[in-house]
Amino acid sequence: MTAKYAAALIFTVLISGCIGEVAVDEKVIPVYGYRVVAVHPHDPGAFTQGLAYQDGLLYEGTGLYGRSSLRETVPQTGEVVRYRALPTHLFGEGIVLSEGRLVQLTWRSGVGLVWDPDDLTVVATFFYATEGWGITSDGDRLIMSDGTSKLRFLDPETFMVTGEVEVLAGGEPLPWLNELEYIDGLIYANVWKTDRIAVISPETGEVVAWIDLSGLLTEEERERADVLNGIAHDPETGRLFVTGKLWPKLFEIEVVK
Ligand SMILES: [Ca+2]
Repeated sequence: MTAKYAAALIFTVLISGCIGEVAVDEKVIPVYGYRVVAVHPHDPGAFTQGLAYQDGLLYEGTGLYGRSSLRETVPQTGEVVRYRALPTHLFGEGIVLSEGRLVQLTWRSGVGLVWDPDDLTVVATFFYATEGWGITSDGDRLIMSDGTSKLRFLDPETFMVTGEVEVLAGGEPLPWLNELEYIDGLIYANVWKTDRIAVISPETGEVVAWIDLSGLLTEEERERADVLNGIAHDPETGRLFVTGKLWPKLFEIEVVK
């Protein structure tokens, strides 16, 4: 190999490497930050598993055996307006407002509860084959997580599974999908044991962005609290409410891109 040929070969390799890096960089998932708009009190005894907003009120589903509940609260004050305890053998999970009803999952019982929001009584139950973690709605379908990387779509009337999508971050399955919220065509998902929300395309399952919510609680507050979990969206104002299991605070945030 002549020196000239070797130099040309190295040059070619370098150029190829650069082109390769550019292609990889284009696939990097953006990480968004946040700005705290308001801080509200939150019951530090609420093991938050589901959060949903409607007409000025927050609906919260909590977990743990013997401590699971469905509650209606005032976000600004944390006041619990109405409270219903779940039977002690049920571990409450995600909730969603759908078709004029409140739907609540349970963790390992395979049973979902359908509540009448007017008097908070259980009017129906349904069954599913997986664990129940988070649930939200795109207006036509319910979207459910079960702790794996899969999201399932359910008929909102019959609760039958109509489809599923595997969530991928950079081509790799993303497990531990937890509380969910559907916002403007995308699924926002807490990822268990992390301070991140994955923003997911319902069509492809691809994570299109991350929201890094680390730093919401002080170190002292973190010691007494469990993980970030709970996203609720007010479609009229665009407000985003987030909290966590046993968190003393509910945050109103704005995502900063
Ligand atoms: Ca939610």
